Amino acid sequence: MNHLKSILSSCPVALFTLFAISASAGVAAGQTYGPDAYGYYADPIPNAFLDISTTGLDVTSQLQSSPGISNQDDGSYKFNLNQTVNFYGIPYTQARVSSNGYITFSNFATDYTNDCPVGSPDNPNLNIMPFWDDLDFRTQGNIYLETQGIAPTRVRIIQWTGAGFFADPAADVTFQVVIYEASGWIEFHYQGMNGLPGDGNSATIGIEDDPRVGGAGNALEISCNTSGVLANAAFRIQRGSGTGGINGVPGSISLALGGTQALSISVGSGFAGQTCLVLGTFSGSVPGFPYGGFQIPLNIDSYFLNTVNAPGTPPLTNSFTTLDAQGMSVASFTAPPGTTPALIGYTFHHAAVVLDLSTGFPVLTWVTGAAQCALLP
Ligand SMILES: [Ca+2]
Ligand SMILES: [Ca+2]
Ligand SMILES: [Ca+2]
Repeated sequence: MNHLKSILSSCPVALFTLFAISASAGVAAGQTYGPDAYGYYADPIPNAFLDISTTGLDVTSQLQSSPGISNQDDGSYKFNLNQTVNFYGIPYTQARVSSNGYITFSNFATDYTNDCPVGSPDNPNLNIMPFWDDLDFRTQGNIYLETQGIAPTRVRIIQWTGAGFFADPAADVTFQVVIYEASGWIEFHYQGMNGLPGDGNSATIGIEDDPRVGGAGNALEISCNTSGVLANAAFRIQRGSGTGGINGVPGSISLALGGTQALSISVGSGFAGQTCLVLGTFSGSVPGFPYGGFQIPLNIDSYFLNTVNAPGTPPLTNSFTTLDAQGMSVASFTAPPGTTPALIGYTFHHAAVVLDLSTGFPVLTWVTGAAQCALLP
């Protein structure tokens, strides 16, 4: 029996209790940037600015252009991440925040001339760039740092608030980077982006590896010297594989030949013994819907409901499991040989939700990113 075919035309009525109140979420498709050669991609997400301007550590006065030389125009501050951040496969525990709108795992954190396109081998490299431009904090603006939450699900927040520009001191922009410990998500959230340069026409937005080491393709560009509406926008950068999330291999299946994608879930030992439920969609991962303090990166459709109502059944097997001591599990998404060509061009996404059932009532404790599987001829 071809379960994939039946899913396209079926729509189960009953709902798993957990999601009973969430079915009204929208299904508008967003624009996806990437993936880059390493598998990082970005999606627009709802803005959820976590303002730390009254609670965070203000490091503005500690910005330096070189050791001992204070500089609030082109300066940087080295800080502890308070979590291990895996970036292009390398773990980091420290980074530098630049007055010019980026953080870097390199030593080059004072550059005021943003490179375009993203991926230049020129320094700086190893960058997370929510808004790399020639910002200037001498007349206005502050940079704040804060860690929120409890391991293994902490978030590290780096926030540029009310920053002026070297070329336009009256303009001001406010934005932040949020790095998620367990999932590795990197999010950019923007608030007021005022004045002409606030639209990004002179800024670089994205991430890059060291292209001299990781290859020129390890670079994800969201925008480069291009005007756009950034105020109240937000982007989530994630990888379809890697620790702390869900990893789908291979990334596509031939419907003629059939095949199986292994979905490896790895969320950390802190979730050992908890229940893992893998859910799916063929309607995209953006916007998804909010539930229990998390954003589920799956749009609700008949396949989603099938994975909720009939976990562990084809085409998605071993999808309802107990996480092992390392917080890991593996599910399988299978298309049998000769699956209907009507599915060609569909991309299925799968994400795992982690549930603590120890109290007798399911409590959502974590949600992974979404792994993609493209269906090919
Ligand atoms: Ca570079
Ligand atoms: Ca500057
Ligand atoms: Ca610029």
